[in-house]
Amino acid sequence: MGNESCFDVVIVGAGFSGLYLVHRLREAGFTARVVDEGSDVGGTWYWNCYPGARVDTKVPAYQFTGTETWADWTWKERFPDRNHIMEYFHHVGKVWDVYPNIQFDSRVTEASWDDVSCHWSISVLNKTSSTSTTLRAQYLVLCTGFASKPYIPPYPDMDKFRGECHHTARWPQSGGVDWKGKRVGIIGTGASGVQATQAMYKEAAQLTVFQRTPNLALPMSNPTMDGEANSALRRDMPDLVKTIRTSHAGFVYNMVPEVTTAVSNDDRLKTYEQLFNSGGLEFWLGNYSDMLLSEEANKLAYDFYHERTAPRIKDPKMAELLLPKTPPHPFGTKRVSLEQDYFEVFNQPHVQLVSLSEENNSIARFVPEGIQTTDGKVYELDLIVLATGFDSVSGGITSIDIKGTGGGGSNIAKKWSGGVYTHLGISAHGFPNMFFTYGPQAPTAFATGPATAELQGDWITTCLRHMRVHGYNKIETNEDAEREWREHVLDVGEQGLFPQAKSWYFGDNIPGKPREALNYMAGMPEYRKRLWNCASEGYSGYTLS
Ligand code: N01
Repeated sequence: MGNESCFDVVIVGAGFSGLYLVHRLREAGFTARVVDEGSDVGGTWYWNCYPGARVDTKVPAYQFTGTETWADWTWKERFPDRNHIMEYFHHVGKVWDVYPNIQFDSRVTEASWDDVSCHWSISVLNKTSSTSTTLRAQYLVLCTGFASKPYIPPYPDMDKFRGECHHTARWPQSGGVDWKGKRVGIIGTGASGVQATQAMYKEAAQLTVFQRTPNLALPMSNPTMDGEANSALRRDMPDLVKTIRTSHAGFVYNMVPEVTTAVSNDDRLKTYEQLFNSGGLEFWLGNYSDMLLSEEANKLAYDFYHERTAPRIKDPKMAELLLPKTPPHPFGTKRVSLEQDYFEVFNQPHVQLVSLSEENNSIARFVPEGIQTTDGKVYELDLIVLATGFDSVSGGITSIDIKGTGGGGSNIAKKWSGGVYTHLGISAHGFPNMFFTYGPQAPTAFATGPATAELQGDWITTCLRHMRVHGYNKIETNEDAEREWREHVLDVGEQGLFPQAKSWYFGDNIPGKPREALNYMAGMPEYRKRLWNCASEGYSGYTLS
């Protein structure tokens, strides 16, 4: 152990939540230290520097709402790419002057609660010097996000592959990966796989995409944003901010209030047309209010989508693999991606699709020359891209050895091994003075990062102020409160069509992870109401001492 430093709050992660929280806490007079394993701000955007990485939330929903953050900021495109988002993070970091509070290249490996001194001891491993130091803090806040623990399937013999292999979320920061003229294999067709495919196919000598589940991706229309567009945006921001703060998911739109079957065919097709042509996620998250609840409504939407999209794929057999007439899951129950020329990629002679399925054909092993599937075929490759996702939503928290009072299990991973228990998706019994943001049982994957960061960051800051004003040292979630919240989250999660899909929303992508709704799917307004009700009731569901 090295030297110790003591803060009011230690925050893990310098993404949207971590930056917002340190800014707010400092304003409120708390001392705070942010610790991040990366060498820069940005959180998930720091790590995900794979080719083609780009946000699929339309400007202006993917930004903070405070005037000081947008008054002097200029967006270049409607859907900014990863490098421009990093520039945005740098801009915000400077405006809020938070860099002096951040410790980079440092991984929090362990945290333990001392019930006598009411403090957390936090072990931090400096990745450059390989030395460990201990930070002490009255409060610990995990701003680790929903996608910070990459998932790599345990394929046999991965080390035998002679070429290069990278997970999209651990892509070399040097940018030194060369795919030009190489035989590239991409495993996974989620948002990362779709984007990497689009970015790499033109220059690769051969591209092989290993698909287990088709991505029913919607078209992204991404015009550049000039000075005039940015001036108009700034002019409209005050109104847009109001919408962002009251909408279901932190966007500037909501679902259409009517149900699909209550409108005439003509009206429905007109609405579909308009949503589809908007060039964003509107056809998914701005569709009729029953689209994700009723099979009939869902099928009507899918049929429209299919009719519009499948003709872009020339070979009917390929079209059926990429976009089956009967969808593999109800449309939108797995994360819908945005694409630019994804479906045309598969019209190219040097691109092949390997359709995997758990029953018939899967990846058997890596071999020195590439990948072998269980049907015996070997795909020769120079570069393998693992676009295989994350131990999503809870994995960032459970990957740290966090030891609480023992009342909730010896550490947080053990406590949640049979299912997640939290109060309001922000704290857990047995872990006093600890909060987490953009994690399990909060809107998280069903709301934008900045909107959630602001809501949860404001709530945590207000709570800590309350503690200080009333002279409390310790706040702990009650067991019955987290049982109730869990039941409520699971009830909401069972409604509608989402449970019909195998997806990371339910932990299905990680072998052995309990199947359950990991996100609170009732929307931001309901979540906001419940959080602030708890505060106005003097922090109901908590014991303050
Ligand atoms: O990860 P994913 P992601 N054998 O889990 C496949 C955000 N994000 O990194 O669907 C073969 O979605 C898996 O197959 P299946 C966004 O919220 C945003 O792409 O499980 N294949 C799937 O195709 C997103 O949803 C942006 O059958 C295997 C893929 O790997 C979330 O992060 C960009 C496999 C994993 O897809 C995660 O996206 C990027 C196996 N053993 C990410 N295991 C933007 O804003 C997994 N797969 C644009």
